[in-house]
Amino acid sequence: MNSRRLACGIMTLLLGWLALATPLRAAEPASWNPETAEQRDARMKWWRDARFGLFIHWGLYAVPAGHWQGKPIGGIGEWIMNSANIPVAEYEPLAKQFNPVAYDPAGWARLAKQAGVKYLVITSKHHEGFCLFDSQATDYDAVDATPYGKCLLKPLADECRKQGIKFCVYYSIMDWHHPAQTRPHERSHNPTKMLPGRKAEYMDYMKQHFRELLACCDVEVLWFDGEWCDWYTEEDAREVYAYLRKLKPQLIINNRVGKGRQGMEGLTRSGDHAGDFGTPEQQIPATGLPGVDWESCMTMNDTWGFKRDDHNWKSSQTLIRNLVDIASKGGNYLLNVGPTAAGEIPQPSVERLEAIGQWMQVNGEAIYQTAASPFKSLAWGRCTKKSADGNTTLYLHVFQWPTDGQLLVPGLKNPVAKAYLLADADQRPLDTEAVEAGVRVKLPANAPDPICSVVVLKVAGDVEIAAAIPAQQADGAIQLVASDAVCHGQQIRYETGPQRNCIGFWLNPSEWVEWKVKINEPGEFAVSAEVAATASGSFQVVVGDRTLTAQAPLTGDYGRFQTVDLGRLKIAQSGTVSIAVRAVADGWQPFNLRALACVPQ
Ligand code: H79
Repeated sequence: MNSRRLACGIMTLLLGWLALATPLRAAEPASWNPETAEQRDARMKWWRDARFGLFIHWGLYAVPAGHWQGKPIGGIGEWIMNSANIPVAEYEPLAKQFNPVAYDPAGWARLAKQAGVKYLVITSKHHEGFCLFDSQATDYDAVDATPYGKCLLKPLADECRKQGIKFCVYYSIMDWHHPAQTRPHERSHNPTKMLPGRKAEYMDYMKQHFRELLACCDVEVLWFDGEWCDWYTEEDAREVYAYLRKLKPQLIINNRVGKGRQGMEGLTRSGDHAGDFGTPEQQIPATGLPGVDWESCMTMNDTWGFKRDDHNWKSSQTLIRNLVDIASKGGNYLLNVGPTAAGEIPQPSVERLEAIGQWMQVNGEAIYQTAASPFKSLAWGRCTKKSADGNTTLYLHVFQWPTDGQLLVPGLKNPVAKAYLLADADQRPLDTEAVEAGVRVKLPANAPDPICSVVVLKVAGDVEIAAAIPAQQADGAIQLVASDAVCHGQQIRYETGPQRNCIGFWLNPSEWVEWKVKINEPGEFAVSAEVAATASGSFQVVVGDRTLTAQAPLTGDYGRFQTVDLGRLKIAQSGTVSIAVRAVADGWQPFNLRALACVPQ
């Protein structure tokens, strides 16, 4: 990549971050959605409470299952028409081989229920254009084109309703089969081009599908995808959004109805973009996002649609911890299965759903209807929270069970009314102790669950968490880490995730970070910082009236950190001292700051 492109990439990244840091607030009335904040909250309630949904990718691509003309085809299974560059005329006949005689909608709904999902989203039409429901607008559907000859969605919708699971559908705006759209060039179907003068016809085609889907299945979420074609505009999105909400006012619609999605990160860019929730794909945001509804959709192996050679299954541990991680950040987990052309959910997926279900049976209370963690980060796991009647319940999800039997809840100031293991039906109280660093909970020697055990902590009032105040070490050194810092500003904040664990989003030079530290041995210190930067800006370390100015090193990537010596600084006073890091506004370039160390001289 040349430096210009690199700079361009960095710019995009930065703009992405900027946008991420300025999410749409629920309270702002959007031009595409005139409802009040209260109406919106009421409409979104079941979805926010649900926290866990099942995604189903099912279509003609399950027939080739990742193979074409005797060769394995790379990439995700449902993209095989594009990846193997199959012409429409050769792909279409797959419908004749799609005969899911083993399809058991009651069994699927039962499995979903057992897994603990509250909603199910199934592909009604993926990019390939094949409809799983009976459409009067095309014969390219399960009823007219397959030997099976029946609607695949209605029976599932009915079974879901019986089981109390909300039935929702995925719908691809891009369509590789519809005659109004063509391929961009002969090597690809993606992204489609619209044939001149045929857009209105396709918009009508989609609207007919929406009417049919709502009539046959009364869907609760319309989950759009394939919105990135250049012929589809934000104006179209508003039309579709308004049309759907008019058909069903309580309908929930994802942000891929519009053009506001930021790549696979999936959250909605700032600005007036249609859509009710963000859709990170195959990833979990580094932190929660106050006031933003989002749902991470993820696969269990490396494909959405069935591929017979994909055996790269994530462990149940990973899936359960993903669910917990997402809930602790205030999001939903939409976990995918890809049934075979015969209508079977692959056994490894069934086993994983059952394992999650067993965990949810015991711990569901710590997932459903919870809000994001009030803690920035917890060394041993995650936290979710519920508030009721002015009191708070904290669910401590312990991934790493402490070997010394003591769980420190860092900074928690509230007195604990009650603590117990969620796995303990008798709710036998656990001893707790208020200590300077927070609350210590005494735990039994063995974890009730090796993947994630939940400790319930009932406290009075809203949680109050003291910023951790680090102290000087025995050798007099001061180690300051990003997770302990107080960020001052709108955008600057602590980031977690791969290659992060740092202060980031430092886009505005008037924003700054501060550590409070307990000094009992004042003196002269050698100061160093762990920094990642792609352009060199200057910054200052400020303690009292002493200032140290330094330049960020060029590390080439916001995730590649280097330790730089900044020079010497005198800390004259003892007691609680503020150590600040400030930007030098002139020529400011954002950088990520992971740690600051002061070693006595
Ligand atoms: O249905 C599953 C996939 O088939 C579909 N979405 C999930 C839920 C999908 N996965 N990957 N892709 C589609 C690839 C699309 C990638 C891109 Fe783009 C489209 C790259 C450029 C245009 C999305 C939009 C990422 C950046 C902009």
